[in-house]
Amino acid sequence: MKLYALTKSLNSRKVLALIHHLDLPVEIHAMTVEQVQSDAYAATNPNRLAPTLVDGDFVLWESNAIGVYLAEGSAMLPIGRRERADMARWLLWEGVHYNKALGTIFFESVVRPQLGWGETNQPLVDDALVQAARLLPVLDAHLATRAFMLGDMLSFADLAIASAEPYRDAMPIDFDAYPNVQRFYDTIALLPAWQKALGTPRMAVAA
Ligand SMILES: N[C@@H](CCC(=O)N[C@@H](CS)C(=O)NCC(=O)O)C(=O)O
Repeated sequence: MKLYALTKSLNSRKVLALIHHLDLPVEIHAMTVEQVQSDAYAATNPNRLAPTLVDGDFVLWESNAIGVYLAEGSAMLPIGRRERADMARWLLWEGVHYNKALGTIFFESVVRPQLGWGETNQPLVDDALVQAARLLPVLDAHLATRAFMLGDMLSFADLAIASAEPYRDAMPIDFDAYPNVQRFYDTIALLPAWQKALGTPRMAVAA
């Protein structure tokens, strides 16, 4: 299997961490943004986004779908019907709402200025901050009574929800207002597979 990844990006990180955590035999192809946007790559992923998994003649994009596929048969994917539905709930929440808000804030207020890709789109950031202020209390309340997203055991949902963790100090969000989220992020940050996925160094960020 091969994973085409932007290794420092939020959506590739959750899959890379899963690969390392399960020690899966996946070749990691680190790409540049230019490669991701190229016509050659569009033949593999027509969205021109990373990550993409290639397993023989099966091509899969969307990081959460890739995570579910790779976690099959492991403790990172629950077996029961309700537990699987619970995981699907949080993966959809992450992709549609949470990561959209945090990803926008991260990209506009950290990546864009650092790479010199034009001015921060402040109205976009402001809207994403409104969304984040609505979503973070939901996550904080959920984590008040459980160690991980699905309860006591680590799952792929945790790696997905934590994907912006390394940049929490660089984003204009007061994460200290969400102590359960902070505690959860601190736990994920210590996982060896998470640290391996981050590589060295993390993208340098001006706090
Ligand atoms: N929903 C997609 C989002 C993928 C995505 O937005 N990838 C970003 C990096 S996090 C990307 O490839 N950006 C390159 C670009 O926009 O040119 C997933 O979860 O895989």
